Amino acid sequence: MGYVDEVLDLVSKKNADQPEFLQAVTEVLNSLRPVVEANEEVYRKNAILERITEPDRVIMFRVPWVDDKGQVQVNRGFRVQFNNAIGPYKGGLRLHPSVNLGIIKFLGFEQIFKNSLTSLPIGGGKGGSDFNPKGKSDREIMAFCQSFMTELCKYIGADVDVPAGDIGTGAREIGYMFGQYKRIRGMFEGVLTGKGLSYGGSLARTEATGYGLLYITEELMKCHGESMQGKTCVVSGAGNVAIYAIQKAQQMGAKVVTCSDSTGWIYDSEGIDVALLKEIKEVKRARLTEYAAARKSAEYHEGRGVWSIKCDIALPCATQNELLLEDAKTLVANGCKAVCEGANMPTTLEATEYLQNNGVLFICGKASNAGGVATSALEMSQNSERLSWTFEEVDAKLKNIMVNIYHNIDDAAKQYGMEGNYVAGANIAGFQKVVDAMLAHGVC
Ligand code: NDP
Ligand code: 2IT
Repeated sequence: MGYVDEVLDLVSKKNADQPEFLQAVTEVLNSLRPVVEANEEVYRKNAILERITEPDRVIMFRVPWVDDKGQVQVNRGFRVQFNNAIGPYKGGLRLHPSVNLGIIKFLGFEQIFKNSLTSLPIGGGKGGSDFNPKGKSDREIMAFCQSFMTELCKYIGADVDVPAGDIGTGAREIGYMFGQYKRIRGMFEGVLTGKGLSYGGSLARTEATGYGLLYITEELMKCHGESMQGKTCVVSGAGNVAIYAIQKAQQMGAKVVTCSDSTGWIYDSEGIDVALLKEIKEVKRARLTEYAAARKSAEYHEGRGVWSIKCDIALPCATQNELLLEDAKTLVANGCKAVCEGANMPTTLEATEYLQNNGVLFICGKASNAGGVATSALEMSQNSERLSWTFEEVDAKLKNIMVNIYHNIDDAAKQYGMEGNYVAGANIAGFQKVVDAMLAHGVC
């Protein structure tokens, strides 16, 4: 058995109860085969694949908090510090009832390669809780965030591990967590990113993941003789990534006709009204039914269905495994040219393969959504030098990073004879820098 298969076998046995983690590892290791074959002796001797698939440490803890009725609630908190070969652990905190160790491990594992692709000095980590923020009062959110940070603060720091937002964690939650960290540790430092602008946040961080997704998508189109102008896009999700992806796509002259949340989706033949969507999702924290109620051109449908709409470009921006094989078939049948992932692992392995085999340009999340964490790293730089850069400065750096990521993953794929396979390109380019550092550090 080859080295990759041996390690896949080992990882599957050790983590049989973690399907999302196994899915992420399978995708990465399979696409690394040519690199591993070319360096098999060194990698085997140094157990590179065994080490990169085993987190440095997993922290799990109880999060007790009191709800508005005076009842004590208990959630489970996680922080997986996966790999710090190239910089402090960096990655978001997800608050969603579906969160479990396997999900946090998949996200932390992906983050290693994504963070490496940004070209900035950040390692891979992820955390979160099975806490459900839906329907909670502001006081309950604060109580949860304070309790969560009371435990987490022992393990993080500006040069150790720097969490940020993800599903369910936005500016409000980061604010409460930062306040608690500062209070307990007695330190004002850049321990979190996605902070408010009045206390060390970076301009353009809120927009960064969605904008970055469109910068790389535009470069992809440009390098294939196309532009965003006049293209029809379908987007899933209606959160931070989706909203700013829609906004930037529209600024580039595309028409975005869908968005979705966890209960239903919108088809708006006139193009999504971003201001209305922001009001409903960011301010009122309400359902998409309100969008349809406020806009004549919009239809609301229960359940899932954005991939059934004819489009040139599909941008999944909600959650993992939301674009299935049958959706990929529909997209291909409808003439879709490109799929670029805003979410982490939204496309299943079978759907990815189908898209790639049927001529659809496909960029995986660890490359195409890296703009968020890249701008987090820019926030860390600004915090270190105690300065803040203008929106234009940060945005220009973000665009440059995304364009470079496209060319790096394109070149890596070509170098290994897999031209156009941006999944392999992303995994190879991300992996190489991390492995060089791991080898330099010796056995650790
Ligand atoms: P948000 O919480 O802001 O928004 C998530 C959106 O997806 C919401 O519209 C939510 O619906 C919907 N959603 C979440 N879970 C499900 C589900 N199980 N089924 C259907 N819809 C769902 O999160 P973000 O926009 O920040 O994150 C979206 C994705 O992007 C995630 O995969 C995240 O890991 C990834 N990502 C985020 C980055 C960031 O900077 N924020 C950076 C890189 C990647 P509802 O409105 O009903 O809650
Ligand atoms: O998945 C991701 O890259 C994020 N949620 C952003 C992480 C970060 O540290 O900004």
